[in-house]
Amino acid sequence: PTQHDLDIDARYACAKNLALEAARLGMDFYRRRETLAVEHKGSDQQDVVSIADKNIEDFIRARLAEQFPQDGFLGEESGSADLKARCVWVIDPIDGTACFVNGLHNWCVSIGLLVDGEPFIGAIADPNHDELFHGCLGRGAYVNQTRLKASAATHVREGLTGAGTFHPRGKEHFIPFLEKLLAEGGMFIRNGSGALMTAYVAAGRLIGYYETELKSWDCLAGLVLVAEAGGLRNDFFRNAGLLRGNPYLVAAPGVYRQLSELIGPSLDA
Ligand code: 2AM
Ligand code: CA
Ligand code: CA
Ligand code: CA
Repeated sequence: PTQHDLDIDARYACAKNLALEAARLGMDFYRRRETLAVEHKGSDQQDVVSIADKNIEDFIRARLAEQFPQDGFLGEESGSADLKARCVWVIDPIDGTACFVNGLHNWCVSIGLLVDGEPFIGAIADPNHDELFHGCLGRGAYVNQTRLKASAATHVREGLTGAGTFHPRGKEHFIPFLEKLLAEGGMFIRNGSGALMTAYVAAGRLIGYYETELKSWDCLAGLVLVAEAGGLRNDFFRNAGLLRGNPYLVAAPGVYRQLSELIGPSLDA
């Protein structure tokens, strides 16, 4: 079977529209965020989730099941189904919940599609900045109507590098990376949303983004954008990375190697 058997056009249109609709729903919750109960995931007080996350995921999942009943699904809040299907949607209803509940504008809805195991379609909607990042393999990546291109930087001192969340897994690599980056004249920035940071690498706003441990719903949509914008990524899907997560690096082509060397062998171990 080839990808021509699949209705990629319909799925691309759906991803974009659904991300925008879900982001509008997110804004309704965001405006009354003081009234939302916030729960902690496990023992980590910083790891939060609200009724908005669950509600938006249910909305997205129901719509996808209705439009593409044969497709698989993987979401942060409700788990997975039919992961052996040719098309698997990988979504994060709110990426940046810690920002969301605290009234910071760095959150988004991320909808990605794997086709035959490859990141193929991505849509990331950021309603606070009226930005829809979207892309499809072979068709380019865009923010709204504007084509995305990764940075032309050739050294980390030429731009900003994103650093992700400090996670228990891989935490011993986090501070040493920051120290080496700073020693090279680089600078780090963190906004609490791995999906947006990845989109910013595709847009050339960041020269790279490193996370010691990332989940696939944080990055799948963004990986399509990075690939179509000429950026590079590490082998994120190895060792069941889709389900378990892995260390993660995306970067402009001229600094990828430098960043991976600053991180060291843990990146692809
Ligand atoms: P989330 O908002 O969907 O949970 C990778 O950096 C991911 O970690 C982010 O995209 C975000 O996804 C999550 N994250 C951000 N800040 C966090 C925090 N303080 N504690 C736990 N997870 C966080
Ligand atoms: Ca979370
Ligand atoms: Ca997330
Ligand atoms: Ca989330």
